[in-house]
Amino acid sequence: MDNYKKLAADASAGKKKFAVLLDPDKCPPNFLTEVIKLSIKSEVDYFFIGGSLLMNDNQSKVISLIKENSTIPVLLFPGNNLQLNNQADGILLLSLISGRNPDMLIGRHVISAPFLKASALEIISTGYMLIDSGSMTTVMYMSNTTPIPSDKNEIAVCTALAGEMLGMKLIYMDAGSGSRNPVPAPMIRAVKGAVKIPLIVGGGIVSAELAKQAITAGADVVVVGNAIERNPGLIPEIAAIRR
Ligand code: 1GP
Repeated sequence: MDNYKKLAADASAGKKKFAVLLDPDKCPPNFLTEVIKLSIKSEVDYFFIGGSLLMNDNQSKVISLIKENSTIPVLLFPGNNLQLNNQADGILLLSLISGRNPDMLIGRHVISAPFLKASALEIISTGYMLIDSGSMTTVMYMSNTTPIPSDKNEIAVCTALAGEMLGMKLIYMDAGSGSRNPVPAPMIRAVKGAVKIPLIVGGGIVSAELAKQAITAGADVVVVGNAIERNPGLIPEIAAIRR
């Protein structure tokens, strides 16, 4: 079964998932080896690979090391069209539907299309929604978009619905990497109640308790990056909340 079919079937069955987000710039070899080991042991569901701005050319090395040592699917979570890589299993093809920047809605996708068409990557069309987290995040600045205010559940619901109606296969609600506050539970609940497609939630989830809150509110997949960079020991703790 391809990754999306499995994700969608598991989401319908209420089987929650945990994705470890790796920013290739923040993956020294020892850290990466430890993360891979802990992720295999904890049966992490996915590695997401990407960052809003990459300063070094580490992406290939990171993906190779993961692929050599584990069978956990690797999905690209690209900050831009320079972060495409054929070694991954698939790509979350993000359209930034909370914003009104045409480049992020369709422009970069046009540039990427021939590469993606020629690749074997599984393409997973994703409606990507930034949610305000109380301060400027890198992704807000880099995407030149305004996030959805965190208390405007109706805007989040209508945006997610529009994404679903346009044929997107996933909704990803993101407070932004390293954000001060995660996506509020009432907003996750409202969006989950409105759409049928699986819901990914990330940004500012720094503990198993916050991951649990996101899952209880309706997230089908929780994504954690920064907190794992600080403490890989969180991987088994967060993995355990799926049970
Ligand atoms: C960011 O959703 C991801 O795009 C994860 O965020 O790094 O804050 O966990 P963190």
